[in-house]
Amino acid sequence: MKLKPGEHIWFNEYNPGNTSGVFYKINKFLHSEQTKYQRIDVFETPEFGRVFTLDGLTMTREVDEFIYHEMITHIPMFISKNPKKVLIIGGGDGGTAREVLKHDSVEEVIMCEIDERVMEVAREYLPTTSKEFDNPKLKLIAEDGAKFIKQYKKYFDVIIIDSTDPTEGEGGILFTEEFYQSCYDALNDEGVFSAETEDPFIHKDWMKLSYNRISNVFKNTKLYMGFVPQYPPGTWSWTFASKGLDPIKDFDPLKVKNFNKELKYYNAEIHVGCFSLPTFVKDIINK
Ligand code: AAT
Repeated sequence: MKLKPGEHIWFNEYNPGNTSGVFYKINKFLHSEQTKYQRIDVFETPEFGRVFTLDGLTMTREVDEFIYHEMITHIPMFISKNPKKVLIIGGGDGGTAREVLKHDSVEEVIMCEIDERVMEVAREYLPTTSKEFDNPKLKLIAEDGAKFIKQYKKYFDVIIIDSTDPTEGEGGILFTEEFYQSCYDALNDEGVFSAETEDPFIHKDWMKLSYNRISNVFKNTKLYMGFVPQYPPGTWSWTFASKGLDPIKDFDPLKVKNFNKELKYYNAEIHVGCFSLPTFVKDIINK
């Protein structure tokens, strides 16, 4: 078979252990660079739109990034009574900031992404996720989130940790108990928190560890799940935590019903249902 130009470029993503993974055909390479922190690549694929990878691992896929971003964002945002001040750590592609800014109550969003180049590349090549970068309510900071957060005490209504895997780049520090304690300290008394806490298959030890560490710091902690095809193995976990508010008892489905912005995955049923965990996941976190 004769291949047309561009039909012979493929991307392979390896899971930990390098015995499995996923691959994409590349239609067009858009960007590649090594930054101070990591390697960034952006390319176009036939089925998934633009794919953004860091050190060879998918961070965002254009067609389904909304699932991960809606789930990490709207669970805490709909539990916070009146979210005005929001901190995002990581999340340099902008997808989480986009979701946070769908809430009209929000007055100030700080996104602290360690790698300035991730934000610049997102601005240029990932317009769907970075679309709110010029929103005057959003402040972009290029710093290590674990250091940056320490200056805040009882300030934020919502903190969202949209971090790379703990084994990649500078992500590890965002999975330490000390860092979760800084998040607790930076939240006001009604504050709520969410963090990406990996998956129950290929990162199951990290899922357990991060959930346990968050539980050691926060009074109320609950793991929740969703299907996230962009990250192997396709199912993902986040952990909700708060100083008092309960993600189910304090949930008002009417708020979601009356929400005036488009949501494609999250809804009132998902909000409640995502906290019902499969037995094997409960076993991993001893619940
Ligand atoms: N929005 C979904 C994409 C991500 S990106 C996570 C971001 O966290 C990356 O851009 C990375 O540069 C940033 N990051 C890593 N460490 C730090 C740090 N210490 N402080 C601030 N930002 C940091 C999430 C992907 C989830 C991966 C699933 N496999």
